[in-house]
Amino acid sequence: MALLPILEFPDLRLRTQASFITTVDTKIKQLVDNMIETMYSADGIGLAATQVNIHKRLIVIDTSKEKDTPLCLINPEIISITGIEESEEGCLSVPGFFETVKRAEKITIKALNREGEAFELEAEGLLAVCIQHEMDHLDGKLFVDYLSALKRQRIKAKLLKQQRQQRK
Ligand code: GNR
Ligand code: NI
Repeated sequence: MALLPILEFPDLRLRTQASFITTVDTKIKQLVDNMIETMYSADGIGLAATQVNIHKRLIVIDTSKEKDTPLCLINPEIISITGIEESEEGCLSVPGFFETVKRAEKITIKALNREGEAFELEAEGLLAVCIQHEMDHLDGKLFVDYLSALKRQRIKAKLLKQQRQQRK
């Protein structure tokens, strides 16, 4: 297993559109395991492959309290959505910033699991928020894109300064 470096806003590689995975082979399974390890190590509840500079449609999530229930979504697609709900979001690629974002309240998705088998999942609450947040990453979208240009600009300036100081 290995920890993978996480890209940070405004890195343009976060804007890459990810490709569908054609075969869930051992290399993909290894990537899933490394992403799960990276997510736990970074104290995140989700991680999209885009964030570790791998532009494939793969997400890992664990919204459980005990952090013992990792969920792997390969080629996730939304089947249906209902309602609208606002919640506070953060992102490992936008460290230190938390803002309110509107998302669908309940979603049904289909995806492949780590074994390459198709399944459907109904989600609400934090899990629904997290899935939508991660699926946005696969399309090169970040939660800061839902904020005003002014807020986004301020976050960008602060992160650039911080990255310069840390010579990231
Ligand atoms: O760890 C994370 N927490 C979080 C909190 C509220 C809404 C979304 C998230 S996802 C984030 C991890 C991350 O950046 N995934 O892409
Ligand atoms: Ni994120």
